[in-house]
Amino acid sequence: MPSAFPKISTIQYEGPRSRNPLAFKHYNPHELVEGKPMKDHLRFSVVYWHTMRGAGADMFGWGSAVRPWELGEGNVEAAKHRARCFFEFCEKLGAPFYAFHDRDVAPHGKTLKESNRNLDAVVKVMKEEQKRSGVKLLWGTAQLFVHPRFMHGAATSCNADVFAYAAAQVKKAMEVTHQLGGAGYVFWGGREGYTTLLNTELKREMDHLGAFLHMAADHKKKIGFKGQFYIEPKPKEPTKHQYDSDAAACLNFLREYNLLKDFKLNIETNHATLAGHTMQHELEVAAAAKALGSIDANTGDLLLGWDTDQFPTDLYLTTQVMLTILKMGGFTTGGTNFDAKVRRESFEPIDLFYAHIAGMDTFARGLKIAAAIRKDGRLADFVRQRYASWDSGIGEKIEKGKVGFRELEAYALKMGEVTTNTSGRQEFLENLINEFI
Ligand code: XUL
Ligand code: CO
Repeated sequence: MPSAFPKISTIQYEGPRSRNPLAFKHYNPHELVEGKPMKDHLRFSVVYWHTMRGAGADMFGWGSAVRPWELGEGNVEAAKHRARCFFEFCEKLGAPFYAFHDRDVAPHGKTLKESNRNLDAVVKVMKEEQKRSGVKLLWGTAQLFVHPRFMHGAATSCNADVFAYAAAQVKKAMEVTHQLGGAGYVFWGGREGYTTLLNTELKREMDHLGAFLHMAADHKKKIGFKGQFYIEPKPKEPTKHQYDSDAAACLNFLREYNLLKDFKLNIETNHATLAGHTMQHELEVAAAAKALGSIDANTGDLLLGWDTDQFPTDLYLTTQVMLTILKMGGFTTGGTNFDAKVRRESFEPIDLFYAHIAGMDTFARGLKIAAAIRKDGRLADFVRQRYASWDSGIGEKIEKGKVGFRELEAYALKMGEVTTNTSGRQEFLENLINEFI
């Protein structure tokens, strides 16, 4: 088999003193953190779309990426070859998982039947490659946003034929995900929203989305697929407003349409930024509903204001993420999926390695820092102390539902004035975190 990365051998852990850019300084897969190997905490995943299909184009310029293994667009043999190159990449990187859209691994056909045939041919190679390399599928998904037929959305299109087409495509994508032993399946509503309310029946479109997801959950049972379903929130882009705006909107939607038992959330950093939230806010909202399933690890650029999908290299960000992930007891089916692309200017194949190594090392450090903060205990002690008034006395009675307004009025009248508030100590806490970074 010809090699796509002939000059690169498997990336090794060399420790923090290493100056080798093609080595991990912090990600040491078998090192134990809180009694569990790093690789099981982090469950790193490489995305097919950016890594193999991202050409570096933007709205002002053509693709800039040099990809010597490319044999061309639109043909199945080239797609099979590309899939083999992808697995070579994951294997050399030491990433245990990957994620893909149906149409980024195999070319669009002229008909749905032909597209399905193309997909089957490439999935066969992916299955072989999974077996050969040991790399597993974190999740699969259907690409329901590139083709012009999805101009008005897919499940929320104004056109019922488009809904039917999308259903058929998702059915197939779920089936191949199942065939590949996927740990999950993601629904990201690429164009499930609107660009103007002048032409939009919002309630009807949301009802359709609810019905679509119920059909997917039914089909999941029918084929015996045990993987986890996720919704990936994003507020906008390419639509002006996407129905799956943020974690809270998704949870409300799932509750309203009685789908909470079937779905968890896949939270992406750059989408949180676009929604005007921090990543940790989105994670905490999802975790509070016991619906934090997986993360799309990337970051945006606060000055650019669109979904730049950069590799996460900010230690504060990864520390915050890992604090929440550790607090919820870690991933089960989910993982740390790099939905991230190299910059247009980072056009050489080796940049794909540098970028993923940077993301993996930054997350490994975030994990170690978060574990150290937890072991130290001062942050948790502070928070525990802050809420101590709820552990006994009137607070305990309120939490246990033993008192109502009448009892609380009697309590407050007797108290006269609140004299028990304590400082929030934000600056003290920020400095405390800095001790560990
Ligand atoms: C787009 C995005 C998607 C999903 C999968 O912003 O994040 O790539 O992760 O469809
Ligand atoms: Co994503």
